[in-house]
Amino acid sequence: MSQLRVLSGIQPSGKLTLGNYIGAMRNFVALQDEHECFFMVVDLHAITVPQEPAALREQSEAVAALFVAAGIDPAKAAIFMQSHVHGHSELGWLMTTLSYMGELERMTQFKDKSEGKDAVGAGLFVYPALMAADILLYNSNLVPVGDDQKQHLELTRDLAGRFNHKFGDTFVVPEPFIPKVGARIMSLDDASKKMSKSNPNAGSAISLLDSPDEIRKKISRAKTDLGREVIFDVQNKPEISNLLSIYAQCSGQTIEQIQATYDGQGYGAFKKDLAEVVVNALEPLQRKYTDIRSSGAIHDILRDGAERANVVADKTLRAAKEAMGFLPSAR
Ligand code: AQP
Repeated sequence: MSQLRVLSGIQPSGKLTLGNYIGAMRNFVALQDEHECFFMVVDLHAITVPQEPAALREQSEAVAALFVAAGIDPAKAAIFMQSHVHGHSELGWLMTTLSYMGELERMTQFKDKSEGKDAVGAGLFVYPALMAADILLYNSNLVPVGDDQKQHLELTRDLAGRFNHKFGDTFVVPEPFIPKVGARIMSLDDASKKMSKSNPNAGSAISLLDSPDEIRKKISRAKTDLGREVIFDVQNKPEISNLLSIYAQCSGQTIEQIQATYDGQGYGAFKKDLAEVVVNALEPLQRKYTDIRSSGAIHDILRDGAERANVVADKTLRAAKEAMGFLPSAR
């Protein structure tokens, strides 16, 4: 594959989970050697639901540091805050004007996050238009995301096509890059819902910075299915299947190997070992995270990343505005 441009991001809307790591960050690391990569902390997206300022600041720095701790090399990939590149807000508005209410209403993430709420912010509704702008601003060819973001990616492709058709060829139409296995890690208390950093039940998700004892406790309390066989069967054993996926992702073993190991042993032995597998998988990341936070290096990394991102973003934004008929600014 020749060198492509890759863009993705994670919201600082809570403590990053094992789902964010397996479904997104690990793929970011795998792509950085071959491609030109831009990885951002999407703080403008995080405020589509209420955030406390102090918590937003802390979580933003934590996510940036976790990028580096997970193995993203700032010398290879640009790591930056979305809000440090003004083009995101501006192209986000342009994309909002090209979006239809009907297509935004169909977004399942909007339906999920607004369900049962009395007051739903308009930002949550137009979020996918901002996400489209994020991707198109870099003329990204590939967007590594978990399977839950597939629908937003489809909308981005539609908006890019709509813009190009109306105003002339301006944007690259991006392709999703969704891992086949581990694309969606489910909640520990309900395998019909994805593991999510904003789930108010802390026991539903393993945070990347949970202590070994917290991880052990959460896994020992994770919901299981009827019976006692450790078998991958999403229809009939959704909870155990999710735990098996986590085991496979964290250990590098296949599902078949794990099933064979726990044949006849029951859920207890399986969960006990799973906890150790997860603790061991996260230990190097947690060590590196502590080093980065204490060094303060993240501020220089973010400044450098934003400079690199701004160069690309400004150029695309100028081209898009010109195509739409905006007068060029004097600067
Ligand atoms: N459970 C998951 N399994 C696999 N991948 C996941 N991702 C999120 N949850 C899982 C992937 O992580 C990336 C970052 O997502 P995000 O922070 O932009 O928002 P999200 O998808 O809404 O993630 P969360 O954790 O559920 O956040 P909240 O709770 O704030 O909404 C994406 O690539 C996503 O696919």
